Amino acid sequence: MAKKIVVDPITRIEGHLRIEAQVEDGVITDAWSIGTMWRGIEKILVGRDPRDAWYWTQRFCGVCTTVHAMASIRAVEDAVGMTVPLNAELIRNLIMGIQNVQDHVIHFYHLHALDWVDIVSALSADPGATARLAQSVSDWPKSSKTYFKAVQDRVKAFVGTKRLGPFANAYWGHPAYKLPPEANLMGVAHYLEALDWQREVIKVHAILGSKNPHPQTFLAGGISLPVDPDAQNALNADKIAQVRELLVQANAFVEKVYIPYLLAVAPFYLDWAGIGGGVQNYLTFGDFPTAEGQRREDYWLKPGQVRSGAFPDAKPVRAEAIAEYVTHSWYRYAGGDDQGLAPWQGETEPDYTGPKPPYPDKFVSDEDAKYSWVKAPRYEDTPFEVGPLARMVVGYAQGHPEIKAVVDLVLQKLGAPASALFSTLGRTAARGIEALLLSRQNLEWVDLLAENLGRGDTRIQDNARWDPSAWPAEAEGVGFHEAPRGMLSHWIRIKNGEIANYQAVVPSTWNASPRDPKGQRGPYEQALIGTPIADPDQPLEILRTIHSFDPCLACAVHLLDARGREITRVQVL
Ligand code: NFE
Ligand code: MG
Repeated sequence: MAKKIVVDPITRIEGHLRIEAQVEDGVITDAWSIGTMWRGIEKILVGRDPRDAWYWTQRFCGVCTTVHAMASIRAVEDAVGMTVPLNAELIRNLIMGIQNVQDHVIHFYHLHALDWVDIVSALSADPGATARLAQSVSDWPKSSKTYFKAVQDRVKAFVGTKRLGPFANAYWGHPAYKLPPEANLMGVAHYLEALDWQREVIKVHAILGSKNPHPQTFLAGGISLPVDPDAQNALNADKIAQVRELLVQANAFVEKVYIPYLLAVAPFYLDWAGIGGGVQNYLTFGDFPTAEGQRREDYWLKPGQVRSGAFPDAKPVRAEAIAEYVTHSWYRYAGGDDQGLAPWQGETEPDYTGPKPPYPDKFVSDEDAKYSWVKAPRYEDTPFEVGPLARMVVGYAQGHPEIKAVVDLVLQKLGAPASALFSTLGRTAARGIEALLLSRQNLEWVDLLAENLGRGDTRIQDNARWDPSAWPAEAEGVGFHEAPRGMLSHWIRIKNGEIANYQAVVPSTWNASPRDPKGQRGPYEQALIGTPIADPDQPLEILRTIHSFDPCLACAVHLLDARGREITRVQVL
């Protein structure tokens, strides 16, 4: 018999997400992704100075903290025609690169691991056997019996207080947990280690961005960091050496902790290589320029799309093919809700028609055609997944040398075909692979930066078009960035030096989107179809697939109710 279940809120994400799913004979047969929060920035940008937009948009989110600054300055640069000097491109790559690596590690250990790692089972692990397991997969120094015993004692003390802190409220003991106690203990140890590691390595942002979260050195046309090899308080050889040291530390943890652990536990969950694929359309607009004025096609990550899981056929992409729908979202479009609007023409008028909160006994998906605050972006009217998996799939299809080498190695170790990537496990593995590649790439970029400065090039901003008097009376621009969770785009229209319209189409908006006018489900929704549910009262399997996308609903819904009304109340655990 069909039964609907609700998970609300989904925890270990940023923002507020509700999932409703229909379960029949222990399998999900339909699903609805419901963004239950509403906040705002796009509308308050209208009328402001385009060069200030990044400062506001960066506050969309406190997780992918830098990415909305990046996309915003690129949108302005595109609109008014600025060329970014190489030093600034490389500094941006480093700020973004370390953001990505830190974000992926935090996601894996702190937001996703407990869907696979049973803390309670870790309490019964043999620390000696755990040490042998750890040493068999990596030469990471923190792997002695004493070390794992200390971690176990720490967690036991936690449990003894009955205040489980970050480990409270999970489905411990669920039959879908498959790891032996020793692999669970190793995961818990990494969880705690990663908390310290992430705080250290993000100091790159303090050096290159003056702070974290929300670095402050972004600038349309460049980066606002003084460059002077001979000055103490500017970017000089000392600072670059400091950055490099942190990047080495970042890379070591990914190479020796994250990846070996991922490879050690994946074999226990190979059934998840056949679950959670979803729409199987993958989109990226590429990122990480390595030369001044470089074409997007020559960036380290190249733009492309793969459709219907059709390897190895990557096709080019075009910005004009992106449109957002609100047929099933709580907005109205002046010209009718079934049309798609290109972001430059985007509208953000709220139209809440859902049940009055709280609604403990209702399904939002029963109530109304509209059921989410998230819009539905589509590419050529087709739902696409964005994110690390999309980037790795497109790169693999394009024969990107570094991506291909590591993806092939991982597939070979797991004995899995390339099509196994189109799954929940594939999504989680792709994030690890990308973290590894970017943690290596960061070292190349910091060396390129040192080399370029060594050649005497200290240019850091294109200021020929800084003054709005040098701009056309009307201009429009788009800035793309491959944020940790996927392809991000900011769209700006400028009139007489002021913002006339501003729209952000965000990774989690793509992935968390509701249905479109054709009834096509969004990526989360489609990915849940076919997922087994062992116990509808403990839907751990829903968390696995949804978490594999690393949702950020704060980014996905970045609008404002100007009257400050309460629209929904969210229950927090
Ligand atoms: Ni708020 Fe974000 C990233 C952006 S959203 S976390 O990465 O853009 O999906
Ligand atoms: Mg938007």
